[in-house]
Amino acid sequence: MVEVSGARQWDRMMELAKLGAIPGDGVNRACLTELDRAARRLVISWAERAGAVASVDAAGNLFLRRAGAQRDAAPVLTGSHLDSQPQGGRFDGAYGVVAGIEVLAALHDAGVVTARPVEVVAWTNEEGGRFQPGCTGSMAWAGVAPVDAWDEVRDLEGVRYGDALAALLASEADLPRRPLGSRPHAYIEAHIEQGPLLEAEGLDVGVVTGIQGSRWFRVTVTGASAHAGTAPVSMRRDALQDAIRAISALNVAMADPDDVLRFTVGKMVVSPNSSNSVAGQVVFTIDLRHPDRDMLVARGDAVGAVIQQALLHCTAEIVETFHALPSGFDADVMATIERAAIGAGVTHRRMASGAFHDAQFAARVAPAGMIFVPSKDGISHHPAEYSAPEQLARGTAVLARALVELAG
Ligand code: HGY
Ligand code: MN
Ligand code: MN
Repeated sequence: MVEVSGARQWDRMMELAKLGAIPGDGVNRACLTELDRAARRLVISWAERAGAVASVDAAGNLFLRRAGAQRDAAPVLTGSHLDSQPQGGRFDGAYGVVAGIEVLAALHDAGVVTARPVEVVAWTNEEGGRFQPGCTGSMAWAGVAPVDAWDEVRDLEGVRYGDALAALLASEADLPRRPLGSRPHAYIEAHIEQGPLLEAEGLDVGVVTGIQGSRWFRVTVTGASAHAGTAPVSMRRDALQDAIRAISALNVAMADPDDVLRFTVGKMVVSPNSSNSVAGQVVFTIDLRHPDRDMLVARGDAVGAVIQQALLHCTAEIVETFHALPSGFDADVMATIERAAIGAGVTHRRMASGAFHDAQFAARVAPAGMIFVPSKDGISHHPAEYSAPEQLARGTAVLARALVELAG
């Protein structure tokens, strides 16, 4: 039988966590940086030890393929992402990639040849931290948007996404290229829950039923910079004051007594960002989520009008940068994961995901599902994010059984 090694998996998680380590056991490993490249090379080295071969597509998605007896059969695909939030944890994304590699290693150790090939993928830019939006790699792969759709998006240093991606691909010119877009037989992503439910109920794994919808907007409020000491307030076009008015109005418009809707302004760039110059421009982001499609559409469609009505002296440009409606996972894949959990002797429950994942785009081209493992205190997108070695090992044991069943 294919036995995963919790110890090998944990050691690899900790080795990966050194790439971009920040105080408090956190990680800052933005996509398309030197750290991301180093993480990819480390994962490739582990995969090659398990007899897998690396290839990269035009979106920068990294695939590690272990051959099957039916060499050209549609592969069973698993994986996640190697990029992190700026103040991220060691487990978000990295776990799903390392877990997939662990399954390849366990298959290799057991000398098992599956009927179908098994592939592990590391998707480009899942987080959308450095370049908005997230999931640009999996969206390009799934055909949701052309691969150059985000080329002009710039990071805080003014670097273009297109240039950062081209540089990554050039740095991996030694790796075989593969066409963009493939149709796997099925896709399963292992991921930390990033919420408190499994821990609160003392359960080992979550069989994920679907992902709530997410809509992101970039709001640019434009006024005029002026001297903080001499410009009369009555004559000012203060972009920061109007941004505050807009965000306050949005808070009212996005109120939800049931606390289901998620509305976040997490990023704000003020220019010239000087204590004695009136702000001439403010750019802020909106992250809006809800599990109900109609609610997400209605609340998101209201964003522009709410902002425009709140402004007193400035103008605003609102651009929707991410539009991912709620998505459900495949019934047969969920049943496969449940059978695998029972076979592995672990406790489980069905549950929805509040976080978005590349799996929601994989689900557009193949039967897809996800396996969650518990997160300590539900913490994520924070250095204190934690899952224990045995919790990760149980999740990977379920992943191994599910992948072996799907791969034959
Ligand atoms: O934002 C998210 O939901 C994901 O963790 N990037
Ligand atoms: Mn993630
Ligand atoms: Mn994340």
